[in-house]
Amino acid sequence: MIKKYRIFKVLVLGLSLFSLTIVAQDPRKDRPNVVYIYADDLGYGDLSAYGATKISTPSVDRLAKEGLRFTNAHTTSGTCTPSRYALMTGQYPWRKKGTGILPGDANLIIPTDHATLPSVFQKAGYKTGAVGKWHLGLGEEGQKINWNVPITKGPDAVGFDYSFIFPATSDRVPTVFIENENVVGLQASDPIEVDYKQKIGAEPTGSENPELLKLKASPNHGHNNTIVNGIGRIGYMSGGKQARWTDEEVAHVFVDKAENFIEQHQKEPFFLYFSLNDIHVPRMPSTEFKGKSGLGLRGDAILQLDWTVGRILKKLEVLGLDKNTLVIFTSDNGPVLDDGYEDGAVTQLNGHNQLGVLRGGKGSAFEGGTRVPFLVRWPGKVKPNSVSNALVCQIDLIASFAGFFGQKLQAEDGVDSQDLFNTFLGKSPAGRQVLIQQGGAFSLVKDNWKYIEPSQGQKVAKLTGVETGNDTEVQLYDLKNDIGEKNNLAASHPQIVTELSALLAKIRQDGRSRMVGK
Ligand code: NG6
Ligand code: CA
Repeated sequence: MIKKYRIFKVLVLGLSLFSLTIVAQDPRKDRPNVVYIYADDLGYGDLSAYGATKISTPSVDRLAKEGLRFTNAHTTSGTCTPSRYALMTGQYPWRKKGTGILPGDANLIIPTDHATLPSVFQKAGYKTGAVGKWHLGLGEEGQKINWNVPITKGPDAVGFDYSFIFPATSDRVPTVFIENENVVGLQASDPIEVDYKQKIGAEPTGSENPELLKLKASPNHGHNNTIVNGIGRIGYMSGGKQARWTDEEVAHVFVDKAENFIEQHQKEPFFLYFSLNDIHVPRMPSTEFKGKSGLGLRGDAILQLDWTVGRILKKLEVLGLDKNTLVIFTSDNGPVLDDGYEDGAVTQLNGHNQLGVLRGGKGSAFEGGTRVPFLVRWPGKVKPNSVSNALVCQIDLIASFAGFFGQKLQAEDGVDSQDLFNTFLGKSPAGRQVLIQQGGAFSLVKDNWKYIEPSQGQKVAKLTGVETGNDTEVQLYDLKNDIGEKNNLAASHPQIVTELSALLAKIRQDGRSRMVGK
């Protein structure tokens, strides 16, 4: 009896020591801060770390030198809103209506009753912040946004504790910043009105007064509604004169806000979603960068983007946070040269190749639409100067971080997201087996085979000159030997075409592609 009691005592002591060590090991201690830097429209060939020779991006390249560079990382889609929707929700955007490129007065499209990337961080005890371009809508569905009162249902409704954003893109009105729920610098005497259908107010527009423009709109692209800061926009706005930003200050303001957020939360784990305006149109970088690249304003915007990344890395260093911060740098879709303004992107290209080895570009079903730069730095955890060829997608970050934090996603959350945390850190070479990519047409990649579904529509987008990937014929490419998607092998590999098109249909029909209960 005494012996039994002793064994019991030893067991209890052992167990409590065990649990004490667990408690003593603050679970957050190994939890790095995460800074996600999201470039806009930056191509696979736009960084020197990815082989660009006509432009140099030393700060972004530092992330490659000190971390992991992916060669086969993707967005889900060839444009901004759907890619960002997928990043935030872990759901393929085409599963939900209304996830295409949004106007500036659109309502929030992210469901507020599901897990989101930032809510996963919140649940893990992080402070979460969104700084930069939003483009995921604001306000209650079906309700016209009133810009002159607090705008509820924005980043705060989907998991961000703090936000400093502009609503859509810089070529869309309203051209104002919103901090948390309020338009910055708004005066009650000069309320903002926005309309995407008809002109409001008496201000000049790009179509009526082109002589007032400092940046000419490209013919037929639109971008000729209300003129703000000498640039014609998509959409009309009136009022809010003092609240409007000037394009040249946007990068500075965003990086200041991002730095403030980091500084304020340096003592607690934080997640910063830092969504840059660069290098989206209108490319109007701060004056110090104008003319510096020799590649026109598009190149100058790349230099500004690189400077921004340098500022963030420096800030982390100065605060002593660089070791315990996981930095991810990537882009929301592939590149485009002429996206609506005559900014020298085409005329001063100077031999630069924004696509690198890829075909297509922004909005395309070819690889250039969704294959983007993707860099991960976490000193001590991610091997410097390493490269991963794993197939990964931004949609996977939600399941990956949930997995890292030991959170179990509900079956209805992150339905297309896969936990690839070890792959994102370079600890495993295994990526996704299958990825659906969305340009105009849909494609599916499996085992380095790429199937592009037949589709109607222009083969080359008339306005941007981007090869869309649209073709009424079925397309099949062997990405291993033909990354530039030059040789359509559909005719000689009918079984693979059948297999991949059936798989695409199945994933669509299933409504989910994440394995539950793994
Ligand atoms: C397109 C715009 C383009 C850009 C894009 C959104 C026209 C003709 N073109 O519709 O200029 O604003 O939308 O870019 O309107 S994205 O990166 O946010 O997806
Ligand atoms: Ca974009």
